[in-house]
Amino acid sequence: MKFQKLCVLGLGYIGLPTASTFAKYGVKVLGVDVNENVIEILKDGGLHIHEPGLGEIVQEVLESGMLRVALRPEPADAFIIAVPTPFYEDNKRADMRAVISAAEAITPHLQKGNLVVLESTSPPRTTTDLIVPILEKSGLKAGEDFHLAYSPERVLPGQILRELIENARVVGGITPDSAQAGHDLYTSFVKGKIIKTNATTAEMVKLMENTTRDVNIAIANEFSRLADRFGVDVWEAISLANLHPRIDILRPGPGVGGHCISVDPWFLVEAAPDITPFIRTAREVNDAQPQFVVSLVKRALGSLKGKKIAALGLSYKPDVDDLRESPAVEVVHLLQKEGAEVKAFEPFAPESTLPNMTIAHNLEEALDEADAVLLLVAHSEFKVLDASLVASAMPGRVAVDTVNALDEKKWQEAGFTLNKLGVGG
Ligand code: SAJ
Repeated sequence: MKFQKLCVLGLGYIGLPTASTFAKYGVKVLGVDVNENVIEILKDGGLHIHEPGLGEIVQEVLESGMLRVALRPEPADAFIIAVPTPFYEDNKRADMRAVISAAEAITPHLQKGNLVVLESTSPPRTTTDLIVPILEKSGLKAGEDFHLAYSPERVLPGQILRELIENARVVGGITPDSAQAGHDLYTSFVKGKIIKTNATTAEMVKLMENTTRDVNIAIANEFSRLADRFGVDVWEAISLANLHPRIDILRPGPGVGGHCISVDPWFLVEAAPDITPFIRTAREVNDAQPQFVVSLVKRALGSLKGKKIAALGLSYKPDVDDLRESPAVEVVHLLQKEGAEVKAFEPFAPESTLPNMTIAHNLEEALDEADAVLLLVAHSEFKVLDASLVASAMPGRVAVDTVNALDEKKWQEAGFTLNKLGVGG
């Protein structure tokens, strides 16, 4: 099948790179976003998200006219839905409102022979049980009059443009012909393998990938607690265990964040709570890790009341500016609840404003008057922090490292007591 005109709904971290890459590879694309601000910024030649290389390609395809942006969809050969699926914090269920309204926006424009692809991470059976009925309100029959598929995005923030092209892509159709149509669409630019399957399998694949990562991090975090109790260095123990050819233990840390791995496992638990105790427990273990970090800081300082703490790093992982679901933010809030006075410094987002948090604009400001320095994210620049400079900038001599990034010898030489997560005394 040939697709000349494509409509991409949702111009966020996935939709905009996807729309621009299709446009660059010769498909005429209309990018749609319900947020007027986003459309204005793009029309003015700006960019509302940060992703290396994205600005250049967006500008190129907007100038060539291969990409246009608008608030509403138009008739096209194919439609891709790439809107966010966050979750409700209180009941941990997927918030499908954006997916539903995107599908509803497509319905009036749907024509015979069209293809619709859902890319948003969704609970199993979303494509067949939620999307089909909405699109069939057009009077057309899914799988007969139009094709429908689910294809998960699997790109790593920071490397989206390269991974979009190079990664293997799974396309699950509600019929084999729908899978074939999806396959044909993505051949426009995907160089990795494109594997055809059914829609629910494709939904599960994505959720299984991120859930596997979550439970693997949960076991590493539990190992850090065991090591702490039994006077073992978890980092050493993990590196020794990983010498085994079939063992690959991940890294413990202050918890699991980001909008994918800390969220997606809940979509499986929500869909089948009676048969997912393990996935749920892993989520709970990771969610409890910030509290474990707080107990370490408390032990290191004797008590937290009135103590001044410099918290280094707020993002959900190293060298990114994304604070969504970040365990570092959670640690700071918990410390404050216990009476500590925290100044946080995030070098990738020094101007962030977060509720109930004092943000330092630079390292010196964070360290000034601090009783303890707490490392929460292994940003490259923190890994090479000069311990003696830190010592001269703060009165306290307590350091807590939750990510195993600080060199013990150097910090001890500078006069610090260095407390590492997962290292029992
Ligand atoms: N983390 C640890 N220990 C580790 C590895 C990670 O504590 O050993 C923590 C990180 O600090 C972070 C969280 O886990 O807080 C998640 O980070 P990540 O690098 O594992 O994943 P993301 O969320 O940046 O991207 C993931 C990727 N999925 C997988 O690697 C299976 C990416 O391919 C997906 O596209 C993305 O989720 C997504 O959109 O689902």
